[in-house]
Amino acid sequence: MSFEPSLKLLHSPGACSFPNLILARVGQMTPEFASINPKRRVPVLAIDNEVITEMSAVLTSISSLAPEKNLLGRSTIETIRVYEWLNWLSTVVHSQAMGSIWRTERYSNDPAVYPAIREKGLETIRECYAMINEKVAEPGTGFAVGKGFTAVDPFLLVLYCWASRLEKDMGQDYPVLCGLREEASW
Ligand SMILES: N[C@@H](CCC(=O)N[C@@H](CS)C(=O)NCC(=O)O)C(=O)O
Repeated sequence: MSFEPSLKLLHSPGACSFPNLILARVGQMTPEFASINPKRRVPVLAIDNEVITEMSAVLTSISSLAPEKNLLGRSTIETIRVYEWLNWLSTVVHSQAMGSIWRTERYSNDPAVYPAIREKGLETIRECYAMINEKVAEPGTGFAVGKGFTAVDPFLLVLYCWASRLEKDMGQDYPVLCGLREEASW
């Protein structure tokens, strides 16, 4: 039996929702958007009548539409590694580090401490980029998990693109992440 649900993805250009390259619609902060996702975050994927939020759940949904592509890994241990990456990227790298730089007001009501929070966020993001660079280099394939492309790789690409928004030349300190962008013909 074929599975051909109707899909609608809410994303934002250059945002973390970019990996979920499906049909898209931007409406992030409108009242209509809030009624779809009260968390007011993208990505949001509508599959028939189901509204899916949170990056790892959206990536899982899209990956499961094409099981033959092995986007969640080619073995149980690879799937475990994919979720290990996605959880860390969503929580520490995206919410904690990037969030403290770009959404500092969520971390304190006192603007006087914002510069210190941002500085710490930048320090954390540098540690995370260094770790990503090392981890992707480990299998020697240019991919995050095993020898092939998984749902993790486009998430890393977005993070790499954010590096140059943080500091013009920051990306150059992480050659493996740089390579991801060059390979981004996937
Ligand atoms: N926990 C969510 C976070 C998603 C998220 O923060 N998305 C950003 C775009 S990169 C967003 O919607 N930002 C709007 C805001 O922070 O107000 C997930 O993993 O999907």
